[in-house]
Amino acid sequence: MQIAILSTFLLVLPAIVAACEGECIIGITNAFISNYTVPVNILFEQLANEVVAKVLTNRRYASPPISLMEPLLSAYRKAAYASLENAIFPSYFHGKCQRRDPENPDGPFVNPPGCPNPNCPVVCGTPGSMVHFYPKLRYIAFNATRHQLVDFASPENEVYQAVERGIVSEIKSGGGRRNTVRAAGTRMPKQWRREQVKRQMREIMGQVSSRLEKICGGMHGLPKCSWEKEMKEFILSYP
Ligand SMILES: *[C@@H]1O[C@H](CO)[C@@H](O)[C@H](O)[C@H]1NC(C)=O
Ligand SMILES: CC(=O)N[C@H]1CO[C@H](CO)[C@@H](O)[C@@H]1O
Repeated sequence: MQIAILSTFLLVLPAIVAACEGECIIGITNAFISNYTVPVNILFEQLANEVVAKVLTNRRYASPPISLMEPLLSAYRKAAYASLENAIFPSYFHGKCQRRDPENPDGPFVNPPGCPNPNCPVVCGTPGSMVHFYPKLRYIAFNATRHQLVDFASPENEVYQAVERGIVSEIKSGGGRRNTVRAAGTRMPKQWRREQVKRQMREIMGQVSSRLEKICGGMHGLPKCSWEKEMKEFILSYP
C-alpha cells in the first residue's frame, strides 16, 4: 500500500515540479527588479543631473536633484513587476520541455538531456531552460526595463508631463536660470523660455535608452546588467 502511494507520488512529482510557477516566477522576477535597482537609479541620477546642468542652472539645492525624477521613479516602481513578469514568463519561458527525439520523430515525447533541469537546451518553462538560455533571459529583462522607462519618458506620457511640470514650477519658484538670463543682458520672453525648457526636456528624456544601454555596459552581453553567476544559482534554487 505504502509502496503504491509512493510510486504514484513519484510519477506525479516530476510533472508538478518541472516548471517555474508561483514562487519561482515571483522570485525570479523580483530578483531582476532588485538587481536593476542600481542601474535604474544611476540612470535617474544622470537624467536629474542633466536637468540641473542644462535647464536649472544656478538652482539652489533645496532638494536633491533626483527628486526631480520622482514621478518617473514611482511610475517605474509601480509598473516594473507586471511588465517584467509578463515579458519573461508567458511571453517567452513557458510550456513543457518534452520533445520528440529527432532520431525517432514518431516516438514519444521525452525530456531532452538536461531537461527539465539543470541545463535544458529547449525553450520551455523550467529553471534549467532559463539557465541554458540565460543570454536571452538577460536580454528580456533589459528590454522590458528599457521599454517601460522609454515609454514613461516619452513626451506624450503623463509621467513625462509630470516631470516637466515639476521642472517648470521649480523655475517659476526661482530655482532656474536667472543669472544666465541676466548675464545675457535680455529678459527672455516667458513663452520663449517655456519652449526652450520643453525642447531641453525632450532632449534629456530622449536619452533614456542610450544611457541605460551604456550603464549596462553595452548590448554585447550587457556585462553590468548580467549577474550571470549569482542569477543562475538563484534560478536553480527553484526545483
Ligand atoms: C522588447 O520589449 C517590448 C515591450 O515589452 C516588446 O514589445 C518587444 O517585442 C521586445 N523586443 C524584443 C526584441 O524582444
Ligand atoms: C548586484 C546584485 O544585486 N546581485 C544580486 C542579483 O540577484 C541575485 C539573486 O537574487 C543575487 O544573488 C545577487 O546578489
